[in-house]
Amino acid sequence: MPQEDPLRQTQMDAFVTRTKRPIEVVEASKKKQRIKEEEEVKEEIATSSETQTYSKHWTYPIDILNPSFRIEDGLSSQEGSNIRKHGDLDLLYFSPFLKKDYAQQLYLHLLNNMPWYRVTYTVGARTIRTPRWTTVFGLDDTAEFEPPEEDGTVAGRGVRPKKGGKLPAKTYKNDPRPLPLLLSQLKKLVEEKTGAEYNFCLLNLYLDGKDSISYHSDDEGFLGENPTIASMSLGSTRTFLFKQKEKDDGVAYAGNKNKNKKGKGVGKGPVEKFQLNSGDLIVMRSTTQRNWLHSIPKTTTTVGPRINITFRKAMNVKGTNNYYHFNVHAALKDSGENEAHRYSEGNMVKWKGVVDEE
Ligand SMILES: O=C(O)CCC(=O)C(=O)O
Repeated sequence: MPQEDPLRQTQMDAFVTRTKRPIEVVEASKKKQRIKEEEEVKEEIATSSETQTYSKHWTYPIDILNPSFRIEDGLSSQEGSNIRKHGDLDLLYFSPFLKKDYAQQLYLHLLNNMPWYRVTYTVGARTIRTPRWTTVFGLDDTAEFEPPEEDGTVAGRGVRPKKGGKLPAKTYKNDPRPLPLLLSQLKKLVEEKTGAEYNFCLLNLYLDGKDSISYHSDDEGFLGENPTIASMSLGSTRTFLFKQKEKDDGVAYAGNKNKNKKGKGVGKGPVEKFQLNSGDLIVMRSTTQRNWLHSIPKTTTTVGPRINITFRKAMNVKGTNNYYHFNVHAALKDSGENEAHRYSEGNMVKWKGVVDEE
């Protein structure tokens, strides 16, 4: 049996320590760099406070800071690639849609200025805590926001039916929120480039690799027959998966009421994988929602925050009620969990009652 050489063992230990350290060091320094950049943006905002403007509405829990940059200037010259696979996966992929530095500015702006919610709701006996932060703005196609007051604010104003008349009481379970300036500018840009119209922006914030969205499809009746959904990625890169729904005699369970809504029993079909980078826009079109599920899985790799914005068109009141319930208002009764939060150095803190030190 070979003798153990203590000197060699010490050298080996040192080698192992040395080869292990760089990953930790790199990750720590990446985190430090991220926090430094976030602080710089905050400082910039603070020093330019005299020129700051806000989007204000009585339904907002906070005034939402308008950006100091023009989002139209951030458009990349990259055209979208058409991706058609397996007969019924139909995508248009802009990689990227926004130039890198604009994507970063937009990401930090949204991270620091949106009211974020961690929604908890019950389905029968099950309590579900949404594994990500969400927020939503918009109104379905049957109604419109009343025009703003002359001073530019829309305080006190509500919504009215597009076809005239009055909205029956309690049509909307929660008051719809108009898009803040930044999102309405971004929506216009996305509409121009994708040739579709949208009336909702749903935002997801994945704080780290533990945050996720499980397999689902956006195929609710209130989105219409073959909805176009444009999905923008900002911040850290995450894996985006598509999985084909189980088919019965070659036909997907359209409407997918029970069997494959959550991806159960659909393990055999093909999977398509994308690494979505900051500034990318992936547009899901035509038969995609009817035949495919999509998800952002959890990851054990260290990743920083990522924001996703989906642009959608809800056709009726059901869409508005669904989106506000599941992205803003749902919370366990009396839990106080449905309070707006903001991002602060890697953590989420309540907007209300938190004051920055002078
Ligand atoms: O974060 C993403 O890229 C996907 C979001 C999504 O699937 C959804 O909001 O329905």
